[in-house]
Amino acid sequence: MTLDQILIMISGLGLMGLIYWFFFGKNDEIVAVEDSVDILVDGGYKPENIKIAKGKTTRLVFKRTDPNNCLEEIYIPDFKIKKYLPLNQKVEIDLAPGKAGVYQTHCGMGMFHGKIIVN
Ligand SMILES: [Cu+2]
Repeated sequence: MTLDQILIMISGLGLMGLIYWFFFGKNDEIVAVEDSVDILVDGGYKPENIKIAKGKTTRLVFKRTDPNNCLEEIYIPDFKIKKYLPLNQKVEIDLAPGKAGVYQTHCGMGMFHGKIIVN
């Protein structure tokens, strides 16, 4: 193998790792929430995946700092929630899920997603 081929192979592996991380790695993290959680809306939701308790109220505090109007609405369809998120203002959403499950959240156009895991 020549040096060129080795370099191509190494950069190819690096690229594969990057792609894997992009599609799978960053979505894996789940933040366990006690009573309240601050969610930053900036190029997506941070944190994106949260875990909350069944049968008690958890407060989600959204703050959008991203001017992209794609992110100006948050939907949590299973809870019939649709909220406008003004730029740089906190918006509180209280959830009191009675049933365990995985609930999706998304932006107005369904381009950015998050998960609420209830157990
Ligand atoms: Cu969107």
